[in-house]
Amino acid sequence: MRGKFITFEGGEGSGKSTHASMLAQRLKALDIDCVLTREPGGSTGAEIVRHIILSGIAKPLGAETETILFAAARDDHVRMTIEPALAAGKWVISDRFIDSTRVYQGALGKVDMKLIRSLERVTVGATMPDLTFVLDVPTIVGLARAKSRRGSGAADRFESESTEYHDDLRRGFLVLAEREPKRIVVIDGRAPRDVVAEKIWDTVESRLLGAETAAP
Ligand code: T5A
Repeated sequence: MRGKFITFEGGEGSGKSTHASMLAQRLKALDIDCVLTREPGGSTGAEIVRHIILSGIAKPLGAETETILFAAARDDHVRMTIEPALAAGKWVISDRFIDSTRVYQGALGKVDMKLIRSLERVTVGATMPDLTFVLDVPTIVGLARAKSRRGSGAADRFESESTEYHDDLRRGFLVLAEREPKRIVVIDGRAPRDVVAEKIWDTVESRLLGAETAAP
């Protein structure tokens, strides 16, 4: 049986990496084989593109070029990591995926949604997430968490944008969730880690594990 595909989305420091990893551990404890991955990155070619984008050297080339770079990374990630794992019956958990492009490059970068959707068709095709969590935290909380985790290291290309930019990001993810309630579930990320993890687990159980065990 084909595996399930779950993605985590949201602003900087909202807890995506933390909860993607906690969910993977919980699934593994149930003997569910699962692959934990991330975007940009998640395959050899995509990790090279990640370095180029997050260093900021592609920023002067404009938002369209950055969008194409994210798409190139995604294409490699889907073909080399995600699709083979799903086909082998493994679950895949990705820290960011298509909704990040829709919000960062589309809603905020003002890249034409027609271009974004065309690139999705080419790179993602039918490999759409079964379930997406948007972790929602106020900007001030997310940036403080990202900063404390980063320590004295430099902020990346997107983390160093203004507070208004991060407020718009937050709104952008909430708008996507309103449009696709069957796929996207918004989780209040302000709560303590274990509380957030429990809400995520309840959703996975009822939407994905429940569906499997209920099948004849
Ligand atoms: N991007 C990406 C695009 O523009 N377009 C795209 O198509 C894609 C795919 C990626 C950047 O690329 C952009 C978006 C991003 O700007 P990244 O380095 O991968 O950059 O960074 P982020 O994805 O933003 O991830 P962060 O690491 O900043 O944030 P996370 O993963 O949301 O947060 P996490 O889990 O590392 O947590 C941060 C800190 O908070 C603590 C954690 O322990 C950690 O210290 N924490 C909590 N503390 C208290 N209570 C809780 N509930 C907590 N949850 C976590």
